[in-house]
Amino acid sequence: MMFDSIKDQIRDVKKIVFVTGAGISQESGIPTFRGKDGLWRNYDAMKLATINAFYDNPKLVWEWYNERRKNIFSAHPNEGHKAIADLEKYVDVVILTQNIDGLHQKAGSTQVLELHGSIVKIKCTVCDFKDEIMTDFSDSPPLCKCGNILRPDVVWFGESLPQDVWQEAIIHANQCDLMVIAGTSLVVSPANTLPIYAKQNNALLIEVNPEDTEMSLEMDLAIRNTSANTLPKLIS
Ligand code: BV8
Ligand code: ZN
Repeated sequence: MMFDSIKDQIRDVKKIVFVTGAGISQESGIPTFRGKDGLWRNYDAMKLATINAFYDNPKLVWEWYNERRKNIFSAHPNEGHKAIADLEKYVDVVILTQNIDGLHQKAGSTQVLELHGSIVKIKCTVCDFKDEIMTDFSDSPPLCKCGNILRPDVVWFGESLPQDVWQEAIIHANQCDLMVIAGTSLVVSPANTLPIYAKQNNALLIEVNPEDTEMSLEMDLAIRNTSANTLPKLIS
């Protein structure tokens, strides 16, 4: 399906769901997980974003999140984030993001589900204490009042997504008539099943990614370009 013909179809949609990943923040200077910039001090991000890595070396993992937090706090939403936020004026838009950087919200989007948590949130490893962390950049995990160490309140590999968030995400994926999948390799589950829910409900699927993904062949249109270049044109 060609770009122009899909633009005609987009005009009639009632609800658009965006599934976004690390790639949509790449043009804001935030490294992706699997791209060439996905390494940190020669560590594989995939190996650091796990509960075992945290318990093996809490200081190292905490430092990784601290450095990402500093980078994220100085980052700005790019044209891709802003185009999605602008769209809210015209149609029902819900964003299901795998990102923990908060840039969709910073761009002005109001319906954002953070499937994998948020870098500004922390929680206790034992009790139910939760908090937001804005400036404390201590280089090792602080202690909770109960005496146990605190951790980033994100979903690590091998951990389940928050059930309420995941159930709501599925509802939105089932209800949309257009799903735009931008900046994600669709490697990570269960987020990578969301396009399947949408397709089962006859939604149009558009992929925005400079590279092929695990589901490119299922898409009605795969736009091989970056999100900051594509989204303003696609949804203007
Ligand atoms: C779960 C939060 C039930 C932290 C993240 C074997 C053993 C154990 C588990 C598994 C296993 N096999 C499968 C699993 C399940 C596992 C999984 O999917 N693993 C993968 C690696 C195979 N999933 C889980 O564990 C999930 N939980 O399933 O619970 C369970 C419980 C126990 C045991 C089994 C199952 C939890 C997954 C959540 C993990 N946490 N992040 C943090 O951020 O620090 S995931 C992490 O990867 C980030 O959130 C990231 O966003 C996400 C996904 O990656 P992408 O966003 O797609 O990023 P990536 O770098 O891959 O791709 C970027 C894309 O952008 C590329 O395609 C690139 O071409 C493109 N791009 C680049 N530049 C641009 C661009 N696109 C547009 N514009 C650009 N400028
Ligand atoms: Zn505690």
